[in-house]
Parts: sequence; structure tokens; C-alpha cells
Amino acid sequence: LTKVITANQMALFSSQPKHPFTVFVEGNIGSGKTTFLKHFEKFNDICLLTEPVERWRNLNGVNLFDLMYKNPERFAMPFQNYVTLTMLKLHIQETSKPIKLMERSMFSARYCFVEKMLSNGTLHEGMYHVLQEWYNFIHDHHHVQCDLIVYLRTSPEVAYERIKKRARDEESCVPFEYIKDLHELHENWLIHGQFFRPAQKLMIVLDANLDLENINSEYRRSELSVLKPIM
Ligand code: DCP
Repeated sequence: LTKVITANQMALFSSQPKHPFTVFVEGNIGSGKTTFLKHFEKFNDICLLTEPVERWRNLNGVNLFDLMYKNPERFAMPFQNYVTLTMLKLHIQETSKPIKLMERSMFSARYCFVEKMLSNGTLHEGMYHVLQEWYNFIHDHHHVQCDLIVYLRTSPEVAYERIKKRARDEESCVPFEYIKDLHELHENWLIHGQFFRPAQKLMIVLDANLDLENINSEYRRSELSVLKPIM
């Protein structure tokens, strides 16, 4: 009898919406992900999760983010390791809201940044494989929800100009080549299907080259898809 009740309860439980409609906002550094998220602040039904840059900046007083750029051979590995942990926490964070809007995901860490760090030699092959084992383990043991990707597509030139203009201390040494390669990696992942893309059928590509005055129409264009569960 106990078994029957449990099975029934399970069936009831799984018929209820367990996971919020989850959107990843992806795009190169400087593509405007933060501004995009701000646009959705006015909607009460959305749980907005910004990237945990402040936690990377202050891990018990250590600025791992800065160390990653200043001494990549030594710190790219612990940095990406920590990014993985902080992103996983956001992926599994529960919310009572029907929509979860996340800045980036573990996937862009894996398929863009970590790939770049392997190819430019800042990650030793051994370190790379340790990270891959973590990603595979997480993939096998956790449900990472993704229902839609919003790709803020920029040219590397525009992204680079914005990075220079906002002048984050840690990013002062980032060369144009790095942004160009990251652009190619985003394209390979999201457009050319080189790596696994969650939410296979659902992606919106926005023209994120537009300046602040004109980008609102692009943002509005995505509202229907992002707000789908409450429309
Ligand atoms: N970063 C990294 N590895 C990751 C994720 C991010 O090295 N897995 C770095 C790149 C940037 C900083 O962290 O220096 C923040 O990058 P994002 O592109 O995620 O965020 P931005 O704030 O630059 O986004 P936007 O300008 O689009 O708002």
C-alpha cells in the first residue's frame, strides 16, 4: 500500500510545474546583457539572476576575477572552477516566479571561455579535462533547465569599444583579439551548432550592435518569447 501511495504522490508531483520557464541571456563581453536584464526588471513575474561577478571579485577578500586576467596561467583554472560553482547555484536556485531570466549559463563558460583558455594555452590540458569532468558530472546528476536562449549578437568591434568605454579595472588588459575569438566561439556554439546547445529549437537572436537609444525595439521584440508563460 505504501508503495502505491508513493507512486501516486509522485505522479501528482510530476504533473505540477516544477521548473520555471528559464531563459539564458548570452553574448560576448560588452554585448549588453546587464542592460537587457534591466529592461525586464519591471515585470513582477520574473526572477532575474545577474552574473555573480561580485562574488568572483570578493572570495573571502580575494579578487579571483582580477587574478584570472593578471596571471591567467595560474588563476584561469580556479576562476573557471568557481564560475562553475556559482553558476550551478543559480541554475538550481528555486523560485516561486513562473519565469527565470539568467545572465549567461554554465554552457557559455564551458563552450566559450574554457575553450578559449585551452586554445590560447592558459589552461593546461589536464586542467581542461578536470573542468570537463565537472561539467559532465553536473550534466548527468543535475537538471539544468533551459527553455529559451536570447543571443545578443554584436560585432567584436562594437563589443570591444563598449568594454574600453566602461573601463572595468580588471578588463583593462583585454586585447581586441580576445574579444574577436570569444565572438567566434559564441557564433560556433549558438549559430553553427559546434557544441551542445540547450533549448535546441528556441533561440532569439537580437541585433545588439544598436546603441542605447535604438536597442529598446530589439528588447521589446523578445518580450513575447520571454513572457510566454504568463501571456
Ligand atoms: N568571464 C570569464 N569567464 C566566464 C564568464 C565571464 O572570464 N565563464 C569574464 C569575462 C568578463 C567578465 O567575466 O571580463 C564578465 O563577463 P560577461 O560577458 O559575462 O558580463 P558583462 O558584464 O561583460 O556583460 P555585458 O557587458 O553584456 O552586460
